[in-house]
Amino acid sequence: MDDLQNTAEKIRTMEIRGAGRIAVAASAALRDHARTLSSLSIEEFNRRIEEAAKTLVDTRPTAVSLPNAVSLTKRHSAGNVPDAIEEIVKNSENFIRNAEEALDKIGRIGAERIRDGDVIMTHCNSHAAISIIRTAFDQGKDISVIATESRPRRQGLITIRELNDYGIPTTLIVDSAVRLTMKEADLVVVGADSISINGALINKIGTSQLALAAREARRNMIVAAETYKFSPRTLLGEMVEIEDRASEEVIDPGILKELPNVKVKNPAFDVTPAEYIDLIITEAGAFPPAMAYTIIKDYLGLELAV
Ligand code: RI2
Repeated sequence: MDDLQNTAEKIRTMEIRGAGRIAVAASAALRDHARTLSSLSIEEFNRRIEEAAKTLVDTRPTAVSLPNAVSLTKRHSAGNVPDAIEEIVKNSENFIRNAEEALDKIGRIGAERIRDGDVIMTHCNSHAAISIIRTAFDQGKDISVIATESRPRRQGLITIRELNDYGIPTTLIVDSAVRLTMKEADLVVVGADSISINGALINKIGTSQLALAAREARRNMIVAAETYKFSPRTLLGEMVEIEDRASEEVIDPGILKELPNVKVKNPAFDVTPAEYIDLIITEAGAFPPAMAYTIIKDYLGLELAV
C-alpha cells in the first residue's frame, strides 16, 4: 500500500479521526503524493492528482473539512509539473499552518464566553471545543467539564483523558444522561464536522440531543468550528450526507447473528438546526449561525462549491 492509500485507510477506519485532523492528514498526503509524480506530463499529473483527491475524499462522507482541505490543496494554475508541485506544496503548508493557528484563535475567542465557575458540557472529542475549554482553564478560570461517553466509538474517553492530563476536573456521563445532567451545566461547547449554508450543525450523533436539552434548560449552545468546516456545496442546495457506519461498532457480530429479526442502524452524525445554536466560534470571530453564508463567501470562496 502506498502512503496515500495508507492515509486514506487510516481515515476510513478512524485511526485518524476528528474533522480537523482528517483534513490536515489529507492535505499532507496529497502534498507528499504530488512530490512522487514529478516525472509525469502535466496532463497525466493532473489526472493522477484528481484520482488521489477522490481516494481521500471518498473515505468519509460527512465532515466537509475533508473535501475543503483537498480542494484548497490541489488547486494550481501551473502549466508544468515542477511549478504545479510547488503550488500544491505551498497550498498544503498554508492550509496546515492556518488550521493550527485557527485552533489557537478559536481557543482565545471562545474562552471569552466562559466565566469563572462555569460547568461546560461537551460531546465526543473535538480539538476545537477542547481548545476553548483549555484556554479558559489556562486563564485561571475555575471550570469543570461534563463529557459524554459518545457511543458507539466512545470518543468521550479520549476527551476525558485529555482533560485529565490538563488537570481539568471532569465528569463522565453516558449519552442517555444528557438531559438529566444538563441542569448541572452552565453551557454546552461542541465541535463541528460540517456547517451548512442555513447555519445547521452536522456533528457527532447525539449532538442534537445536547442542543434540545440545552434549549429546554436555557443553556447556551456554542459550536467551535474552523471556517473550513463550513460547507460551500450546501450553497447549491446539496445536503450533507450522514455517514452510516458498520453494525460491529454497536453490537458484537456473533450476537447479531443469533438475532435474525434484528438489524442495526448506526448513523455517525446528526443535524442540529440553527435555531438551537447560540454562537459559532471560528478563527475569524464569533458569529450567529445565520452568518454561515457570509463565512462561506468571505473565508472559503464560492468557487469551492462547484
Ligand atoms: P475537531 C469528530 O468526528 C466529532 O464529531 C467532532 O465533534 C468533530 O469531528 C470535530 O472535531 P469523528 O471523526 O475537528 O470522531 O474539532 O467521527 O477535532
